[in-house]
Amino acid sequence: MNRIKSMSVIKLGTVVVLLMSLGIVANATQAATINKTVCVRGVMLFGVQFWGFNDCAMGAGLVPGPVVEVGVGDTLNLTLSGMMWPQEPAPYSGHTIHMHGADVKTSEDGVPETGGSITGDTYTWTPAAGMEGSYAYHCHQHTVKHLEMGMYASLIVRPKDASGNFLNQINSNSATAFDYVQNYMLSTVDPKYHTAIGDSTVFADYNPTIFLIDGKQGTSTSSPAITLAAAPSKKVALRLIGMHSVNGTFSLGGPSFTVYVRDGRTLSSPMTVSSIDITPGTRYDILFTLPSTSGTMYPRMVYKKLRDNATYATVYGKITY
Ligand SMILES: [Cu+2]
Repeated sequence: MNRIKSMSVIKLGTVVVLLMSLGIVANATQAATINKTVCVRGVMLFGVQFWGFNDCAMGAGLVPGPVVEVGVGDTLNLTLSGMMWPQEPAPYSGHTIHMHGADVKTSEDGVPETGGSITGDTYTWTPAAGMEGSYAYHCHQHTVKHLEMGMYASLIVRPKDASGNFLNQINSNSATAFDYVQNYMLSTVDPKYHTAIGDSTVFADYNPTIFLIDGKQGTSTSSPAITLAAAPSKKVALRLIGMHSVNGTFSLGGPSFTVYVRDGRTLSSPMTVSSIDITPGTRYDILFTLPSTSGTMYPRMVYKKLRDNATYATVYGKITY
């Protein structure tokens, strides 16, 4: 009898551990509700008119918009406020939020063609265990123009500990622990798309002339788009989020790195590579260890033409350590 009871306890414990590893038990008690509201505002950048999301407290739009982070098991209520926004004339008036890569119901998907409101709405998502990684949210009204206008931002799903705090890891695997993390939002700009409206034939021929990481230009190592002050031997995670509209190849300029998560899903076998092709809409969560002696590293995105993969431009980041 005692043996049977103790076996039952062991089995129950095993089930609880299994459920906790799946994020079901721990997050059932520690789940948070995250309410975030964004607005759409105009902003001039590089001599071009953009529409960017912001947190509604400021005057100008941000490109990319405010970063939204949500823990596994948390419920995100992401609200688009329809107050005072710049917009395109009918039939492409209004805006939406589409959580790119999130598995949500159609009602939360922000796609006008499937019934999404274009006058403001709240979009709800509860990411489950196994969905840690990088996503994006962007407007899905007349996407060919509105995405180009700057209506995109990082959406990050973080693993949590048993107390409900974010872990500084890419996913639930402690091998993905990082000391530093940065979002590399990748995007491109064709100024002609910013003045064209409706069903203009301009939208049939994409010719970008401005190439960005995190909304900044940085086509030389002496003026990088994004910088990080780190330290030797530390682990750096970069979240590569492809909101660009051309081809591209990312590298660290030589050193290898490990991809743990692709498109919000953990790879069954992490990939260690020295470069990776990033197509529009895809995301990669990568990790690498900085050398043990101080130096400088220049992560870079080579933007390439869709037709023949010829190089448009290389945009640099910079990590000092
Ligand atoms: Cu829009």
